[in-house]
Amino acid sequence: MVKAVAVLGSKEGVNGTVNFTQEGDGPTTVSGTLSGLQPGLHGFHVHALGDTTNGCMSTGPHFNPAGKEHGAPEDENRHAGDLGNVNVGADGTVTFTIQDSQIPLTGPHSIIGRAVVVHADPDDLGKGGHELSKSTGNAGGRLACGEYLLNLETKLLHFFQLALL
Ligand SMILES: [Cu+2]
Ligand SMILES: [Zn+2]
Repeated sequence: MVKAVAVLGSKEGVNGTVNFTQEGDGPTTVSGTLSGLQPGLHGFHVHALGDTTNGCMSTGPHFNPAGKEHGAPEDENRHAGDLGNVNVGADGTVTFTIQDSQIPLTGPHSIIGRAVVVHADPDDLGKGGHELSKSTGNAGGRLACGEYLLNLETKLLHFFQLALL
């Protein structure tokens, strides 16, 4: 079992923790809680770079090792990092669990060291007809992001980064 965690934060008060686990070559389970968001759908992606020196903007595009177009998690033609949306409740929080086979924690396409980003707006899953639909799902500004960190059984989490917008 490989485990990783991303701690997300922004000066707008968006906070959360997202845990990732993968057993062998199986799918990765993503479970987390986010708070301080507007109710409704928010795009939720793995971006290519675990670099938050310029806040969320320096995390680059969606993680896309196969060179595909943006899409929904269940689409054949999708970025590996396309995890769809999280649906935030009226209290501004959401707790979710996602299983996905394109975001491994080991191997050449590992997401360790990349970034997870929660967006201001819904991800249209590539179907919105907007000029950005096929690249970003037109999901708006990057609200909160954090680096993944490998958290093996034997090691405690020793570092986390809160990224400011
Ligand atoms: Cu994104
Ligand atoms: Zn995408």
